[in-house]
Amino acid sequence: MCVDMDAFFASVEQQANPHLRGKPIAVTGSSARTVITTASYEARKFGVKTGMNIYEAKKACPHLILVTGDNEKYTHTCKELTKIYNRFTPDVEVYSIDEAFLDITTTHHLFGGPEAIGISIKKIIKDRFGINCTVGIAPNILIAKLASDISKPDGLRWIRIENVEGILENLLVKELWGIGSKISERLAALGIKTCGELGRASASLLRNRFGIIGETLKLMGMGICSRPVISDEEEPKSIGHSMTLPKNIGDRDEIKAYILKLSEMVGRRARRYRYSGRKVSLTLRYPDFETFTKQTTLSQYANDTHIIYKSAADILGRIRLRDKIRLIGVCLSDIKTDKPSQPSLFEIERRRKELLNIMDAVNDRYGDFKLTWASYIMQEKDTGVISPAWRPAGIRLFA
Ligand code: TTP
Ligand code: MG
Repeated sequence: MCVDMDAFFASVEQQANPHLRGKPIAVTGSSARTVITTASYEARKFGVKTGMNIYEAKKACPHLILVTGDNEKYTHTCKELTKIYNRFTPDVEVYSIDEAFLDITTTHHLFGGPEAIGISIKKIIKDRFGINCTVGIAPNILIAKLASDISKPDGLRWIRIENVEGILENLLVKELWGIGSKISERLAALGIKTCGELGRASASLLRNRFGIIGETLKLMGMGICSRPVISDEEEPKSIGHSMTLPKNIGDRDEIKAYILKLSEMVGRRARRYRYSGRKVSLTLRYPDFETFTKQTTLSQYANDTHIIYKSAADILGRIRLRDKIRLIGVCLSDIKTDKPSQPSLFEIERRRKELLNIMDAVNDRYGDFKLTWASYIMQEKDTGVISPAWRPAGIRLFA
């Protein structure tokens, strides 16, 4: 089952302020160069879309009401929603801030079947938060996501296994979760436009053109997907944070200040959950959205902010930047759980561990970044847009 809130940020704002209900509103970020993060369905009728700048949005809908987003409200709602899903199954994957996958295979009979669960969830959310959501039910998450996408807003749709083929036959490939515009263009060049055509395409042709994902693409065209619901209790494979910068930056020292901030977020999260990792990766996105990730292997497992930072900054040092940077991500992977270890023999290492423990304790008590590294010099505080990789627990699970 896939549950996705309708116009999430806008719906939350309309609930918080009754004057906004039933009106065309758009939620923006807090920085100067902000864009529309979402628009209420009343505003969508006028063509207001996610990603538009304020000028374009006002042009499409002159009486549009703009509301500055408040991430705390959305993350709080998300955590509360997760508790609701957990009443129906322990296997809940919070995939993004407003979207979750529920594996109800072994629990649906306890609640009167899949549809009954969908109806209950919609009602509980409406009663509790006043917001609508759309529920998709299917044999796997690829089709459940599709069922939700095509039933928005305020929908509920169950696609049974025998109907999958018929629904996919004339559906454009880009409608499928995970097939972006780049892949769909490359498929179009091969004469493949619909999922039906993709499912019938030759596996060797797809493998030749797309490498190992070729086979997966064919299966997707057939509506087959074996990706399980990865519930947040499971061991993480990596811990990462990324942020869209308030403005594009080209200055390396400024980029490094953000890398330090992200390394501290990753390190602190890893220390809190007692994980260490042996690989550090840096992700950068240019303004034209080209994104790349480079990785380095540490000599030993670590969760120290400065080790993470130094490795990520070293990666940056080896990259020749062709443009300014729009988004930065830092990730610690190849993770293992820390065993209580002997204190280090070296005084300097012991002191360093103590220092990190104290910093974490202060920040846990008084809030993030209350005690921080001097070199962390951010011009604007907390203007990053919530990335799609956001998790309530801050731990990113790779599919
Ligand atoms: P979505 O589920 O993609 O959109 P939505 O809930 O607003 O609308 P829909 O009814 O079509 O599901 O995203 C969830 C929230 O995430 C959205 O309300 C705002 C935020 N968001 C961003 O901040 N930036 C983005 O680029 C996108 C797509 C969403
Ligand atoms: Mg949504």
